[in-house]
Amino acid sequence: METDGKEEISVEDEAVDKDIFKDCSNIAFYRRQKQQLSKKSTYQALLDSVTVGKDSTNFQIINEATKVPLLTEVYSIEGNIFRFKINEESPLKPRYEVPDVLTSKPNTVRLISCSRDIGSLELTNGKGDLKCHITANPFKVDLVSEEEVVMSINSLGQLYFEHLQIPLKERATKENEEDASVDTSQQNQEDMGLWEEKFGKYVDVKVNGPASIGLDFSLNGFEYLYGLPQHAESHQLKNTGDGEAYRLYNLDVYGYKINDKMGIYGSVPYLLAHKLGRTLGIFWLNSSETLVEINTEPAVKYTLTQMGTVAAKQKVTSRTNVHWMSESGIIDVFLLTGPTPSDVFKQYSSLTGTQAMPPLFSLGYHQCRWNYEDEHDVKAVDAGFDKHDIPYDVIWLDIEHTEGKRYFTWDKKRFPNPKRMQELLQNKKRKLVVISDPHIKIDPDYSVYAKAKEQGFFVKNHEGGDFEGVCWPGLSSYLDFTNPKVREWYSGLFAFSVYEGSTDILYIWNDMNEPSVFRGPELTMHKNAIHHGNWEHRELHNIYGFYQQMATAEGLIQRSKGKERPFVLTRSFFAGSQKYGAVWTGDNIAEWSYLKISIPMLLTLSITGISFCGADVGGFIGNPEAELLVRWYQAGAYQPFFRSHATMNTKRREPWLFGEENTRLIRQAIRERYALLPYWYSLFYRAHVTSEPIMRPLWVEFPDELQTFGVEDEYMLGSALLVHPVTEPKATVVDVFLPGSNES
Ligand code: NBV
Repeated sequence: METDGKEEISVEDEAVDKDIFKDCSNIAFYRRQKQQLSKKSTYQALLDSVTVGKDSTNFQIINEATKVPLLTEVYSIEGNIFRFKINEESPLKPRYEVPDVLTSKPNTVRLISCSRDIGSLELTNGKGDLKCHITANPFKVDLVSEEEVVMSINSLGQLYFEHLQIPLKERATKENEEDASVDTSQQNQEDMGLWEEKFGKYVDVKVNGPASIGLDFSLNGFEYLYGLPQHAESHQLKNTGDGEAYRLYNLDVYGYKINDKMGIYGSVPYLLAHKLGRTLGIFWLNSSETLVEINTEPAVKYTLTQMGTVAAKQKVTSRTNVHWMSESGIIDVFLLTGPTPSDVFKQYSSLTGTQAMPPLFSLGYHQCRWNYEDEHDVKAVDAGFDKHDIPYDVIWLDIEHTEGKRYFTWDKKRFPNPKRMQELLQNKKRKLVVISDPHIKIDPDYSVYAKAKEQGFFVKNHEGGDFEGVCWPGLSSYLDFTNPKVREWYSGLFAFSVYEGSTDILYIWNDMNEPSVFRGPELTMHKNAIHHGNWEHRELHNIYGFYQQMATAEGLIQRSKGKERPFVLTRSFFAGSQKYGAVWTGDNIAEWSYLKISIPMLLTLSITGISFCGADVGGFIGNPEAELLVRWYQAGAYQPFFRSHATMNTKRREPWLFGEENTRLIRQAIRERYALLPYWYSLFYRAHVTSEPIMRPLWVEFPDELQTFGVEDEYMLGSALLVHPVTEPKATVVDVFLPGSNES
């Protein structure tokens, strides 16, 4: 029987059921790292093992308890970037290293050892102003700039590395238990989730056992940290109390809760720290589930006072500790040393690429809803814009336009003549965007399924068959976009000769690509599903959606024989997704608080490379009152991706349905957008060529003004426009902070 999956998620529900999703206490690698770190085992660098190569300087570090050697590679990369890679020297099998995110092999600069004694080693990148001071025991790295320690690595001793082990069962048969540090009792194995981890009715069986990694970074004098999307949280990263780390794990969270650190649709494991005189970045290149703890502590200096021998505490500076933990992979971290915000943006984009230059039309206004019912509906909405003299560029079709949620097809009753429909739009120079999700209905008569099946293009389950999960079309398999052959084939599906009913005004929307799996753990794919190269899903979960958008964008480029700039919107993303198109903030709610949080959410995406971002105008879930809708249009007109969208069963909300006065206000907001289109286009060009974000938090434009560091209700659009949207009901005035008044 065909199920459209709607019994799985009620689209009526207004808030997320948090029991579906884990918090830190349910995450075994978090519990293990916490428990182990409380025991304070230390690592020592063996500095007599140092080798200086053309690209990197390498040395061993060793854990005093396990004695398993790790290899550290230090790279100095052009543009004042340091890279530290830490891996097992000889793992039982290779550990996952994230491919395809760095745009090219970074250009290295030879490191020079400028001082060395028995207990330490100092490396410089030649310019002399940046040094890495490595202390052997306990292992610690200080990043020194002009005699000031800007950042320390492992100064809190949180380096953590679970080396791959022979499975317990196999080990038990061996006569000598070599590794005394591993607690092999059955109870402990279960509690710590080493080889098996339970969550609700789900059991995650781990063939590779525990493989988690972690490391701490102390940022001296820094209190303001930003980044780590995606969370429905403030722009400035908050201190994480016990058990409330920022979680980076791409999940489909319908009506996500705001002011929360749970993982939602996308992940960029990258943060920036800013203080007067310096901005830094830390990019943690790992695509497995990741947790980040932030803890700002005031530092104290003791000075003698007139009270004689009694020392008075005086707060002089503070520092913020950042603790990264990932479920698997290796430690591969880039330190972007700034010193200015724009240097950090350039450093990050030299690694992951800049924002793709979008086609001009995509900077206009987009009209979407789940769903525009049929060709007649599309025609009527399109005509409505003309009738009410409201400019718009793109109309969108959601999953109902397909034959039973078979992407690349059309529902023949509702859309009998898609080409004619596109011709009508094209006559007015308008475009169409249609949805294409990564799950493929299991149906041998559906050619996309049959061809992918035949070529072995689906993600596998751990038993070797195709992974099957329920999504909108019912039982489905999931394309393995991590396989370059699958991407190549998928790109080919967008060719005009292959995609029936498509024309050159049709563009693409990738949804549900976390991936969303209705009956899966946390509504996603089982971590022990298998991808190309025999890698477990757990290794690359956060990069799955990135690959779908990459293949889609490539498909649109190819169909135009390399002439077209593609437009692809994706819900799931990773570091570097900016190269492939736009991102939106998923299933928000038609409430004032969601309008308000859209600003910090988009600012965070913007400073982590993803400039082309937006939130559903009006709020996806629920029915906005007219005042909220108008305010949302007014805010959205000044956000990079400007699309209104609404879920099924909501009342229709085309701009002219709220009375004349509201139509006038919405028309005016959309027209303001169009009046500024040349400015938007120039800003995108600047983002594309010089890495400048488009929506800029005030601290980016005014890095010397302390008062700007915590501002998140207003921002700069480029360097010329200050935007302060109204996000409260019944407002007649707003207080606007005017930066730039500092003498300095
Ligand atoms: O495809 C339907 C929706 C889409 O409209 C929305 O924008 C996505 O975020 N999609 C999620 C799946 C269903 C959500 C309940």
